[in-house]
Amino acid sequence: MRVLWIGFGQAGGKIADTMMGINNKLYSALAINTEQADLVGLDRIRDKVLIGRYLLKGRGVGADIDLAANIAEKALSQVMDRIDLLVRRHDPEVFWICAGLAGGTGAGGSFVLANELKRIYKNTPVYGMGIIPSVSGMPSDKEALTLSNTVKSFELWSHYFNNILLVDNQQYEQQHVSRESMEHWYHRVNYNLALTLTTLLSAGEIRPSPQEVFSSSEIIATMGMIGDISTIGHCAEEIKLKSRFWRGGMDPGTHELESIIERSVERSALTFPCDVSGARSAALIVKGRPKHLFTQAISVGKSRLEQLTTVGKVRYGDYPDRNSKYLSAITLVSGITDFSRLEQMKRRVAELGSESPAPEQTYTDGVQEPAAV
Ligand SMILES: Nc1nc2c(ncn2[C@@H]2O[C@H](COP(=O)(O)OP(=O)(O)OP(=O)(O)O)[C@@H](O)[C@H]2O)c(=O)[nH]1
Ligand SMILES: [Mg+2]
Repeated sequence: MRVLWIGFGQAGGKIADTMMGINNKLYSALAINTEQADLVGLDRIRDKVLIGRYLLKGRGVGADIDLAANIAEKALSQVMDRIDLLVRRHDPEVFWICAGLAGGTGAGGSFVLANELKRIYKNTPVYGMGIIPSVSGMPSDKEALTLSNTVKSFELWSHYFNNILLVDNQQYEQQHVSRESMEHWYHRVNYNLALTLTTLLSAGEIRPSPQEVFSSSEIIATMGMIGDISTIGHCAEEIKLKSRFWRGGMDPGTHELESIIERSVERSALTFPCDVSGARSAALIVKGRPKHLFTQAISVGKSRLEQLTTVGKVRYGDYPDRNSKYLSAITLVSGITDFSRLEQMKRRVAELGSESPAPEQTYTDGVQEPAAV
């Protein structure tokens, strides 16, 4: 699927940059920031826009969502001109805006831009990718600001996108590794996420075509247009290779594949942790060597996903890869209904006695029904 990634703010920019590193044929990208320094480091994105230059002198908004939304609003025509050029050049099938929900620039700017994109490009879906922060080890004043920003921006976002994919940094924490730097950790999140998403988004593009093609229209149908919230699960097992028998790995049989498919929607395997039952739609991609893509196991695994998600019919596609060292399942679950992770954040904000007011509705153009939270 041809995606125009729009990286808003620092986290968003780095994620869009990572996406471009993985597939620059299918993807195009634009980075937007209020901070000059953050744009400079993005090597794989050629199109970059610094907004709020006169007000902020390229030094950022310092986690202020409302200020960021105002600046984005003022910069809309400048940003839309750049997007128009990219649209003409690359003809994207969807826009996907990525940003950290806890910051200022990306959190506040993204929904303003989403609203304008939907107004101008009526037939092109506008998706969001919201990064949920981990607050482990943060002092409590910083934790309060981080969490209240996240809750507030999620509520704002939920009015403006056709779908929001949530990605929780906490899901990628490694309990047994205590000395990983923040930079390395973010890099690992961004890279894993980009690989997983790219497998899903490019499954319909591989040639020769697989048995079951998962096309762009099926991704769009799974994501829907009504502001659903989605999560992606990933489970992979290394396979035993004759040439490298000493390295271990498993001998993939039907049972192993069924189990991999089922484990792809376990809480710990998801980009956003939740109970997947009660979802609105789902799609499964199985990637591995063609001889390991057992039809029977896939069909059993799919039925199991239908039970777990309570989705009537899970969409499916193969991703055959002759050289793969893994057998893996990727499941996109959309229209999730369990937001206990965000509820828990709200409770924590109250507990920390944050002064943060309830989200103000300062921005009301094109409001759609909020997602149930
Ligand atoms: N996964 C991931 N998360 C990141 C990365 N960088 C920052 N974050 C997270 O995103 C949150 C928001 O931070 P930024 O993206 O830096 O914020 P911003 O949009 O630039 O906003 P301001 O700097 O406040 O104007 C942080 O609290 C981190 O939790 C990254 O590269 N990857
Ligand atoms: Mg920033």
